Amino acid sequence: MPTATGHKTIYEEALEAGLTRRDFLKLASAITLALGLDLKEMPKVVRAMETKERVPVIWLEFQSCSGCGESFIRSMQPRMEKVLFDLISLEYTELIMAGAGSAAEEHRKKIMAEYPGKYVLVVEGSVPAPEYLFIGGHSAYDILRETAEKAMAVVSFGSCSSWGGIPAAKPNPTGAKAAADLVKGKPVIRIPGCPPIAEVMTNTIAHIVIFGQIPELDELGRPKEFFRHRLHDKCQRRAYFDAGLFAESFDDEGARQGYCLYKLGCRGPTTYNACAELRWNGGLSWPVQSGHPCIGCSEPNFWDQGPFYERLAMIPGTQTTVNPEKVGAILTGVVVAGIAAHAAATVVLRGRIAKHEKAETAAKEE
Ligand code: FSX
Ligand code: SF4
Ligand code: F3S
Repeated sequence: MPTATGHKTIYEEALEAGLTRRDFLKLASAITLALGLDLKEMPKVVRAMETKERVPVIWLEFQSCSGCGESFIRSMQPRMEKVLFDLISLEYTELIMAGAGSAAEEHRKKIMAEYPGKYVLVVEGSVPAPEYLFIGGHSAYDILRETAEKAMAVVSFGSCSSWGGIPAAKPNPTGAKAAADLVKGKPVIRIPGCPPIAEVMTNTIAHIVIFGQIPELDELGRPKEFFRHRLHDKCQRRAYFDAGLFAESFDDEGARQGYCLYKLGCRGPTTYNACAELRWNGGLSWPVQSGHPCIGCSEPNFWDQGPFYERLAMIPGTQTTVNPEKVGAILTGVVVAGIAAHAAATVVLRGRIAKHEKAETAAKEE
């Protein structure tokens, strides 16, 4: 049965696209699991898909490297094509749409007029001062304002859109700003990362479509489910950190043994993201697993927090020049701080590391 607005339901569209009832139920179970629900909740998901219509999405791209869109089209759980064809109707996206020029701009306006308050606006990239970027004769600023005005919700996909990212890094020559900071009076979901994890996006979209509301957000506007842990708290190298075993260079024995990368500049202790849990490329790996320190790409102003390959602080445990008694006392403090999984822990850890640096310098001078 069509929806109240006369549009086909997600189920009807799926049948029309050639899916059987069995295919449809398989899709519903995949979405149920991707949403983190128990399979006994699946009837709710089926019901939603049988009664709701696909959500139109307008995807704007401003100052970006297109890495965010490239990441999105590689989602594996749920697979991007399922989201794309069965849950949403991606009406405008410069990266993969066939249309161009005024026809594409007219289509964006048509969707805004036909679905006021019902479409989701995804923004990729930061927004420069009005004189720097024009699309179809209009500034990025105006396009964002106009398209956000009638959206149901805005998703800032990527660190550029969420915090300003690389274009806003010092000296920020174009006056770039986070799209999330420019949108007013709308729910804004930040999904930071440079690039962000595709599955966080597909899950967020599935949540909006199935439940008709945005997922629970943390105090910075990020989906809580994916940004509640520091990478350090879920890292498979963590046991080495706690034991004080660190790679000292990218090609030493410690690196070959898979030791902690803190001394090579790892930002895992101060970075909130789901890389260690979801991993990348369908769960294959993530930077730290493959031997590269986290550079904190999902954190505000990450590009200005460099240099990336220098440790944030000395970590005790492998130092031979310091008083072992002092090291033991400091190590306990650092480890206790490292175990706590909330924002305050980061502050505590930074403080203790600073304290340790002072103690170490004093010990060296003794
Ligand atoms: Fe920024 Fe996204 Fe980094 Fe790139 O578009 S978050 S530069 S991965 O592509 O905006
Ligand atoms: Fe993992 Fe980095 Fe923490 Fe070491 S510092 S345990 S490599 S997140
Ligand atoms: Fe980015 Fe660090 Fe994950 S650099 S991709 S947040 S491991």
